[in-house]
Amino acid sequence: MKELLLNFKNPTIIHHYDTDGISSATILYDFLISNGIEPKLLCMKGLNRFNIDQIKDINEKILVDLGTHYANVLKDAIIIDHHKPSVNASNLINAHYLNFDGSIEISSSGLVHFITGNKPEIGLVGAVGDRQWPFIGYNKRLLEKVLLEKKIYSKTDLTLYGKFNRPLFSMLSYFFRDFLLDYRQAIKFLEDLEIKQKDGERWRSYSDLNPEEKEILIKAIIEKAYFMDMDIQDIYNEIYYLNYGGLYNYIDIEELSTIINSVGRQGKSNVGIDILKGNEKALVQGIEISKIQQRKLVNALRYAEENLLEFDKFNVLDGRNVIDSSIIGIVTSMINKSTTIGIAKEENYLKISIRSNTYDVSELISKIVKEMDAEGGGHTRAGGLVIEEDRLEKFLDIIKKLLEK
Ligand SMILES: [Mn+2]
Repeated sequence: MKELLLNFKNPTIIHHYDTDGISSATILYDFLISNGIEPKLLCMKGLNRFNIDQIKDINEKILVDLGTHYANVLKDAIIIDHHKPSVNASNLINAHYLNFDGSIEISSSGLVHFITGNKPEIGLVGAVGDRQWPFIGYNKRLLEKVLLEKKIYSKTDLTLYGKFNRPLFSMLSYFFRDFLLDYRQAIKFLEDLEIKQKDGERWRSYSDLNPEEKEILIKAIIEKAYFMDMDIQDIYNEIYYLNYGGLYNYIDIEELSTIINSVGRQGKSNVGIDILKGNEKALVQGIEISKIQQRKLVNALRYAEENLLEFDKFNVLDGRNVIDSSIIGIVTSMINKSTTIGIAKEENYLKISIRSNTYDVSELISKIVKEMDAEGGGHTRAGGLVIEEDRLEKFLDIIKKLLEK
């Protein structure tokens, strides 16, 4: 399979804009460069009938983390992907055809490592980005390998984002919705625990706390999560630290994954690739960009709180022209209580996100796809589809009919 990639002269790597897509692109890019091939890079939010024409004419395409369903349309491309295939094609290298379960045990970046033998630790960053948790099957083998090679070490700790580089109240705000909407509550929470939040002018982060302070904080966070009916495993769990070197030394791969995801969603995937190549300046830039992303998220959540349309069996968040399509899925997840439909506008189509605790979303989506010839897919609790804007009303009618049955 490796040889297939080395036959290219001037390839373009086309990759998805999330952590797994950027991780896959990094492993592949580095592999080609070290074999004397200089690829171009193209990042995409997704591939569908509305944008497939944009890439049809590109020569020597290698698609990573997207394209499985277009393998027969893009016959000249090599496609490396882990999404469940609906077609069989000789140009498609899909995890499921290699006897891996691509939905739980290997991501695209793991697969690119499998093919090239390059950068196993980045293969795990992609798996974390795709929430393939806990590591099983191939991901577990990867983990054992990088633990042995001392590229990663593990420890049980808080899982929250911002342990290294964010003030304590920010770290808490990223996790608890009430704190996100009003950060003063997070400051008060810390005051009540009598944890010193500032060192002179500088805000302290979790990594600045001494062991006793950490213990007090962890206990309080777990208690709060318990009362909010959140999963404790999401908060306190095995953490994997990547040996990054330089100023940051070791960085939590979950945290790294969040930063990479943010830069990708802000249209700065090149920064993400540089971060994964070990460029410390890019990492500093990535941390700044992820702060912007976080602010966008707060604004979107406030909008959602005030503008949610409530129907009998479901809610609709119409985020057209307000909420960025890159975060509509996250926002819809965060506000969902039973079933929520999030809507955002892409260039020339709509992106719809569906989250539900009461219906099987993948089943729901396949019914919609059949009924109105739309395009989409998903899992039990989350999924999405794309449709033309002028068919929104029809879509909502169908949803209503299906959910009220
Ligand atoms: Mn993926």
